Amino acid sequence: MSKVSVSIIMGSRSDWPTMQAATRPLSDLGVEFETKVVSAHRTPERLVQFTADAPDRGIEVIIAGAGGSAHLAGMAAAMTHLPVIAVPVASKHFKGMDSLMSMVQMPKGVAVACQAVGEAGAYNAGLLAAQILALKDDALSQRLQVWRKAQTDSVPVEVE
Ligand code: RP5
Repeated sequence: MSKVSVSIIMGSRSDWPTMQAATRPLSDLGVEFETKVVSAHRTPERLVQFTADAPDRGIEVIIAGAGGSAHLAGMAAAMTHLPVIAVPVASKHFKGMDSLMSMVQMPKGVAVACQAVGEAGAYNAGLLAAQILALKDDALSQRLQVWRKAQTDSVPVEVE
C-alpha cells in the first residue's frame, strides 16, 4: 500500500471546488494524498490535533487552502516543522485579495509557500508538493521531468 504523504486541508467544504485542483497533479504523478476540512477559526482544536499528529502519520507536506481572513496556512506553519503551501481561495467580497494578503504577509521566522489565488494556485500547490517530495524520490523525479516535457511539447508555436 502506498503511503499518504500530502495532506490537503481547507477551511470549509465550500473551498473544495477550488482545492480539488490540487489533487490533479498529485494523482497524475502518483502521489498519495488525503483531504480534510480543518478551520483555524471554527475548529481550532482540530487544527492543533492535526498539526501535532501529521508527522507521526507520515505526512511530509501540507497544502492549506482558505478564504477571507485566511489564517489556516500560517497557523498550521506556526505549529509544525513540515512545509506548508498556502492557497488563497477567492472570497465573496474581495475576490481573494483578503485571502492572499492574509496568507502571504507572514512574519519573519514562520514560512508558508503562498501560491496564486484560486484554481491555478491550488493546482500549483499540488505540483509544488510533488516537487518537494521528488527531492528524495528518484522515480517521482523522473515522472515529474517526463510530465514537464510533455507540457512543454503540448504548447503550439502557431496561434491558429
Ligand atoms: C473560510 O471562510 C473558508 O476557508 C472559506 O473560504 C470561507 C467561507 O466559508 P463558508 O462560510 O463557506 O463555510 O474560513
